[in-house]
Amino acid sequence: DVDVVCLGESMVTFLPTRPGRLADVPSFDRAIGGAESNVACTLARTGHTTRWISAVGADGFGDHLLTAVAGCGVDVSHVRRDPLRPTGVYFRTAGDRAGDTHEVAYYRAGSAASAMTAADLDPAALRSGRILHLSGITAALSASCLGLMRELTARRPGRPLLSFDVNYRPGLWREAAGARELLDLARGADLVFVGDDEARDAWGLHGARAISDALPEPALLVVKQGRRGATVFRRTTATGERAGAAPTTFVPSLNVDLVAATGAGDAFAAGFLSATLRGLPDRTRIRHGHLWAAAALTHPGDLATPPGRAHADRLADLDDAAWE
Ligand code: KDG
Repeated sequence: DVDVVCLGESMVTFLPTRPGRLADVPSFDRAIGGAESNVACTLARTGHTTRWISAVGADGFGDHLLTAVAGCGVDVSHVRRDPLRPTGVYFRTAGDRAGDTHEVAYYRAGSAASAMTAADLDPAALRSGRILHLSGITAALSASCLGLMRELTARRPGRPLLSFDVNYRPGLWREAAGARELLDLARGADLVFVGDDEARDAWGLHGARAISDALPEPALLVVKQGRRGATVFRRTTATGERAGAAPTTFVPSLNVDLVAATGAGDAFAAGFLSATLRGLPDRTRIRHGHLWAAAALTHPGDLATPPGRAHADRLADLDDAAWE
């Protein structure tokens, strides 16, 4: 009954009021973060119906997250309030301009969301979207969250289209086996987003072709190549049959003045998923991903205002020369 269901932990985020090391910054502004709710919020602001499934504490930060995510137009009726565990929070440095320090400090161990299990989630809610969007962050949170992710990525008839953003966060994985887990989870998805940098760091894979060879199962694989662009590998035809030689589509990135990269991957996924829901061709899907990412890259917080749909359609329709 909605376009996209997103499941994952969100946190209250503290963004410094000025650049510098966390050790030196005297004050912070409150914002919200969380890869999957970022995708849900951005899709909702783009005009799609979305639901966010998660758990937050029965505390003021939990109240704030629910209000803020619902304020973007996302259904939060399936977010559980945990009376025993807190809402996670995190702090990070202000920007990503050349020379800026980049630090992230998470306070989320033992959080309400880290205790999520398959047993306490409503199966009907999990199936209530045309797309279920997940990310590798959830798998790193706890053993129960890893179990939940294995359950959700198991190939079962009738499940929604499963979208998975690898989101490798080395700081969150306590075990070296995390990278291997992410590869297995990605293999269970229908649509996978992965950065070539994270595939190199997690899996030792160099370049889009090597990533595609290691991940043949998903019908669509999107390799994000940073400032260069993004490549889609399509393994099924329009009618759902397995394509012979996988056709690839590459679209260069937009050249933007970077302010902060956090949230750009989520924005890319939201732009791509929006175009996917509308049945647009792969080239247009990537272009929408780049346009949505450009909005996030030039904004200090996680959540930027996405481009209007009509405006994005006009930009995405420009001929190749305007995009190179
Ligand atoms: O993609 C942005 C996220 O990384 C940020 O919002 C925080 O969810 C987060 C995480 O776990 O890193």
